[in-house]
Amino acid sequence: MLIVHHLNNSRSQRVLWMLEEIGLGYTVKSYERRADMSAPLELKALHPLGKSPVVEDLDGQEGRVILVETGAVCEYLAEKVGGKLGVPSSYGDRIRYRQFLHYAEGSVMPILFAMLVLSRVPFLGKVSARKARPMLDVHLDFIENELSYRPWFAGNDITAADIIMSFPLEAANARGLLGKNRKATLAWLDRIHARPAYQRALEKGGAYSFARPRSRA
Ligand SMILES: N[C@@H](CCC(=O)N[C@@H](CS)C(=O)NCC(=O)O)C(=O)O
Repeated sequence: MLIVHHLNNSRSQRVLWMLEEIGLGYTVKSYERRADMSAPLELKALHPLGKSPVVEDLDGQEGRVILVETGAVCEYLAEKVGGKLGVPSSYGDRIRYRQFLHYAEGSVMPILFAMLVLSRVPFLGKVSARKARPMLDVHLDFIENELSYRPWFAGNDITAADIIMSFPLEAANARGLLGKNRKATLAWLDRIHARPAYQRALEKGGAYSFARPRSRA
């Protein structure tokens, strides 16, 4: 049995989407954010980081597996189903797949998170957050350029690289940071949102306010 410890409105939505795409059965255990947006202490009892996603696999190769970090979780799940949505076979796709699998949480999310935290600091917070905007724009322009060459992050087929890139791009879009002119990125967002597996994952996960269709900024 595979259990996804899922926090509402969070990065763990991606794990549900991944599971729906690869057709692996799972159970969702839902947790609600506290008023300050932090995860409830129950998650801390499950894993020392106290964050989500946490995936618990009672049928791992050597017994129970408890795993954090979305990229690692996606790779683990892909391996479990013989590589579906995992490492592509062609060389160029494989390089891009690995790059974007690390890039989402390694480069894009830290800036978005810093901007969010800064914007909540009284008085000078919003001004400081705006100062980080050019740093984010470098990434959003890079992404836009990549997506203007191919429909999915690795190549012609959807992979776990698209799944992991969904959260930073949905978050940027929902906060009006993506703008209207990054057409390839907006088209990619429309493509992911139209997928039946994405829609099923939304139904399973409950509240997820980042799945907005288009940037209105
Ligand atoms: N890089 C980690 C980030 C995990 C993470 O920070 N999760 C957030 C949800 S968006 C969380 O649990 N926040 C609640 C908290 O930090 O208390 C991943 O992708 O799995």
